[in-house]
Amino acid sequence: MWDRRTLSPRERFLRACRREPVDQVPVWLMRQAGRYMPEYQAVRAGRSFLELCKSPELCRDVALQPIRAFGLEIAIVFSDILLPAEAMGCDLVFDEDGPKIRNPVRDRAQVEALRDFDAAAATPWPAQALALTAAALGPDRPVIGFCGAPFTLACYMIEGRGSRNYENTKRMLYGAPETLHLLLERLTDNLVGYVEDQIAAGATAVQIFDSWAGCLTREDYIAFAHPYTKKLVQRLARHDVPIISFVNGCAHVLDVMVDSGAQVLSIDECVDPAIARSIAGDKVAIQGNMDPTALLATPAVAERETRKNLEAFGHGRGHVFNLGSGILKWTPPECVHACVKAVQGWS
Ligand code: 1CP
Repeated sequence: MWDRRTLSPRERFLRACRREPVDQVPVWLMRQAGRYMPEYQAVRAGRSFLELCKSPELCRDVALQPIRAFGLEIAIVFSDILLPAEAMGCDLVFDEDGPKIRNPVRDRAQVEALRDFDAAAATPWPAQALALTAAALGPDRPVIGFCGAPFTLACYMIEGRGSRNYENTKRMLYGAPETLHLLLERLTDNLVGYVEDQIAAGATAVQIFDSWAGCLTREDYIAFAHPYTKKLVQRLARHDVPIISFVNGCAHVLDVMVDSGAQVLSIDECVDPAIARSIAGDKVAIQGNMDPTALLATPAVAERETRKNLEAFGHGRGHVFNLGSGILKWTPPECVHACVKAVQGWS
């Protein structure tokens, strides 16, 4: 069918997103740049995470670290999903256990007081970092842009931090749904320009991270998460750049996600790939699903589990290899290396 590796990494990735035949399953890993890499720790030492996110040259350097270390060929811009929240007026800090917003948004007046922002003026760093990363990689290697989905960003803005039960968000959802809808609407409007700037800077594809929508019942997913992701996808469609929709905890809403307009569904590790494939049919490609904890043991285990995951997907068409959620910070880099090599050696 194909001689080994006749496609450029960019063409291979775009073809997989379009469910066209490829010479090898393309691979990237969510959170492939970050704290598990000593090279990242070295750049991060002596500066805050936000300072790093606002230094485009350093973002480029960090985004390239896993490309160099593991022979990965797809980069993701180095940034964070919460930069747009800051641009809308949230007082954002990052500490040891993640992001904190010191002025959480809990009522309608606070939603109304948020700012609409122009990304190029208020938060230009992700697009600048993306352009620098794309220039360093050259035209044959893809770079992915990203944003948080409206629902996940709303959760952070309402909770002010990571959460187990999302009490404040759920209180608003049940007690003042129109306030939550207003916040989601405003986030969606603001994210369009934020993502468009990354596309203009050279993004090959865009991933929308709905890391927290798995906390919703199916009915609430359909009411509060899906319509806003779908609207965002629709408003980006004219750019002809594949959109990847990731929902963590998506098993109960896969059939709904298929209808978002995104070309690729990114699924978590709890979904059976064969079930996801049958729901996706010929409508969308599938990404993800490898359990990130399968990279915590040894390189041999990482290699074995990677092969099992590839087998579970069956034929390679319409498959982008990835994890079901982000790489954990305790992951030995040699396990990541073994995983990437196993995908690249698969036929
Ligand atoms: O201390 C540090 O150095 C910061 C650690 C860190 C890093 C490396 C954070 C804080 N964010 C990031 C980078 C990041 N975040 C990237 C680019 C890196 C890459 O993928 O190679 C991306 C795509 C994100 C996206 C992101 N941020 C998500 C969605 C992905 C997911 O895992 O579901 C989420 C939920 C965030 C919020 C966030 N930012 C940082 C942390 C530790 C978290 C999660 C905290 C929580 O669970 O509440």
